[in-house]
Amino acid sequence: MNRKVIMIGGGGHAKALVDILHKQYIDIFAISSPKIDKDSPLLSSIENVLVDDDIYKFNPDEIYLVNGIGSIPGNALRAQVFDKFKNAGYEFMTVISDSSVVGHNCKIEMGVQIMHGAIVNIDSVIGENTLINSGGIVEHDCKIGKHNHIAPGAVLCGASSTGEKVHIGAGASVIQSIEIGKNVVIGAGAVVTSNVASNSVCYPARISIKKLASENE
Ligand code: JB3
Repeated sequence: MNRKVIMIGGGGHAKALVDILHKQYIDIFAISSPKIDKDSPLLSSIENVLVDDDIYKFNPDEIYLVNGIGSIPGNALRAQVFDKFKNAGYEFMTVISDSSVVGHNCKIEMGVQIMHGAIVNIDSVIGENTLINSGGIVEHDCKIGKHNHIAPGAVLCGASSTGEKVHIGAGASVIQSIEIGKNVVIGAGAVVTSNVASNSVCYPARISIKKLASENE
């Protein structure tokens, strides 16, 4: 690789990305983060530590950025960091784990991250800066907007779509041909069987467990 790679963020998501890149023999030149997980040998072995403003010292054609800031509902930092540096002319690396599967004719936009064991099936489109986390499944003909997080183990069946800034929580299931608007949060474990309007939050019904009185009481 003729450009230096800079990881932005130094927590759990950053180290999961470094793991994927190391397996592909891609070296990380520097890490830019106010805090770095010192217990991670992978992160603490990165030689150069920067702050975000140092990134502007590099020409855009000298480096690739990797967005190592993860995504939890209500935290816009991942999208903000991406937009800030993209608008300044920098390119984000698209990271695709060797253990993932990307089907024929998929369009994978800049900065998409497809983590270990994830599947993106034939003819799907994944918008920029979207994270398909470990074991997530995006079935055939889906159109996933930018800045989405498909959390670990979440499944979107065929021909579903999402707008921008959608979070599909861990283990959630979206049946086929569902349209989800923008700025939507689907809670972990939810089962989505009808379209979801923009700016909605959908949490699954919770089972409450009540202890039965014992036979002797
Ligand atoms: O669920 C899974 C598999 N992954 C989650 C991921 C999607 O989101 C993970 O469990 C976490 O909940 C979350 O990962 P993330 O973002 O790595 O969270 P955390 O471990 O808290 O690390 C955040 C990192 O971002 C820390 O190193 C912060 O110092 C850093 N950070 C915060 N603000 C920043 C900034 N880094 C830069 N460069 N710039 C900032 O403004």
